[in-house]
Amino acid sequence: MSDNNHLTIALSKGRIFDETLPLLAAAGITPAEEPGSSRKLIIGTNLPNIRLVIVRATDVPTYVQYGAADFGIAGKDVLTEHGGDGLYQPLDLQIAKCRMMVAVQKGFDYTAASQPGRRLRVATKYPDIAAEHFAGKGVHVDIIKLYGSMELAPLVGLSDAIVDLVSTGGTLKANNLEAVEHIADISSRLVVNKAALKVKYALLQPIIDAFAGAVGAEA
Ligand code: PRT
Ligand code: MG
Repeated sequence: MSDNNHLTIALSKGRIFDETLPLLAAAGITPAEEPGSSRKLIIGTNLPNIRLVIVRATDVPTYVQYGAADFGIAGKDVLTEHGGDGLYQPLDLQIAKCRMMVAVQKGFDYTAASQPGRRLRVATKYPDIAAEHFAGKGVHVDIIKLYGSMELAPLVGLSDAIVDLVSTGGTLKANNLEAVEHIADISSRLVVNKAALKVKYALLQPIIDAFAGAVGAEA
C-alpha cells in the first residue's frame, strides 16, 4: 500500500470517527466496516486504493508524521501536546468541539491557590499544555501525568486541580468539580504528512477540497 496510488487514513474510534463519516462521504469514501463493532485495525473502503487504520486518538499524529498514514484527523489538544513536526494542518474540521479547562473540587479556593508564587499540584493528560498555561500566569506547578479519569485526582487528594477537556460539563458535575479557568477552545484538525502531500498531491488535494467544502471552509 505504500505506492503513490494508495492512501492510508488514520482515525480513532469514538467521537472523532462518528463525526468524520459525513466528511468522508463528501469525499466519496465509505468505510467497509464500522470500527466500533469490528476488531479489525485496518478497514477497507468502497475505493480499492483507500484504507483506514484505527489507532488511539493520541497516536494519530505519530502515524501521520512517520508516513505510516498519509493523513488523519486529530484533536487540537492532541496536536498541541504532540507538536507539529512533519505535519501539515490545512483545515479546522470544526468537529469534536470542546474546551480545555482548569477544574477543581467545589469549594476549593482556586483564586488564592493560583496566586503568583504559590505552588499548585495539577493532574493532567496534557503536561505541556498545562505547564505553558501556568507558566504564563507565573504560577509554580507540580504536574502529575495521568492517562485518563483526571476527574478523580482532586477527589482523592492526588492533586489540587486538573487540566482536562470539558464538553457538556456533565462529568465535572457528577464528580463535584467545577471549571475555574478556560485555556483553549478545541476542535479536530486534518493532519497531512508533508511528504505525502507532495508525492500524492493528485489523490490528496481533491479529498482536502471535499472536506473543506463539507465544513464550509477554504482549503
Ligand atoms: O479514549 P482513548 O484513551 O482511546 O483516547 P481519547 O480519550 O483521547 O479519545 P476520545 O475519542 O475520547 O477523544 C478524542 C478527541 O475528542 C479528543 O482528543 C478531543 O479532541 C475530542 N473531544 C471532544 C473530547 C471531548 N470532547 C471530551 N469531552 N475528548 C474527551 N472528552 C472527555 C473529557 O476528557 C472528560 O473526561 O469527556 C469528558 C468530559 O465530557 P463532558 O461532556 O462530561 O463535559
Ligand atoms: Mg476517551
